[in-house]
Amino acid sequence: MSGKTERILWGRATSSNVMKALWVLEELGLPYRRVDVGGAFGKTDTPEYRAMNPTGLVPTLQEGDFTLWESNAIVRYLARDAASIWPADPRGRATVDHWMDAQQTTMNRPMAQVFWGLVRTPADKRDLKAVAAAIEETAKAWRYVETEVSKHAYLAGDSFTICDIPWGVHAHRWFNIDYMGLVRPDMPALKAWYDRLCQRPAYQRAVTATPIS
Ligand SMILES: N[C@@H](CCC(=O)N[C@@H](CS)C(=O)NCC(=O)O)C(=O)O
Repeated sequence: MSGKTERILWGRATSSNVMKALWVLEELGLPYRRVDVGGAFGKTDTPEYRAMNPTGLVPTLQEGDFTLWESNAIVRYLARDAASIWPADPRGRATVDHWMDAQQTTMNRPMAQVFWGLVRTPADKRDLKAVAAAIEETAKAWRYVETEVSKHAYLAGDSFTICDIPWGVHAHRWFNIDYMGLVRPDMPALKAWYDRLCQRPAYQRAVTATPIS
């Protein structure tokens, strides 16, 4: 990227997918400007926004005339040269990569059901039975992580890598949502990993400082 090209992250800070991009930007100390769009801010159905991101979702990363959407792809792009958080050797890189894909394919859908069912649905409309089933399904995915982080401090090994990002964003919700009395399985290694993430200033700035809403 040329020194003069501004890096813009389009997306409201309350979005889990925007948080992923924010976290890696903060982790690497990369300069950026964030613009509030999506949710109550709207502005994602304009022709200009759709030209950057035809899905009309957030986040979108813009660097001059280069634009990128899909949060995990944005994280990979921003971390492409940061071997400290994305190993350069093929197997190390692939291990990190598959955990990022697994977040999207195993955890994202049921976790969204938990989040929407408890946080975004008014109290009188909540379907706690459906949420309980979603908690169970989400827990299945969290158990994959529980197994890994009981062997080493972070998901892909002894040090933090970018695959901690997509799972870590949702861990904050998993541990802090008001469950309305529903039971969430205990996973001590997962909690210890979450507590470790909470020590990271970039995580605090990108994730925990923003109210869950
Ligand atoms: N697969 C996409 C999903 C993006 C997505 O679903 N974003 C949500 C927020 S987390 C969104 O744009 N919702 C509508 C809105 O905020 O206006 C990604 O990972 O970036």
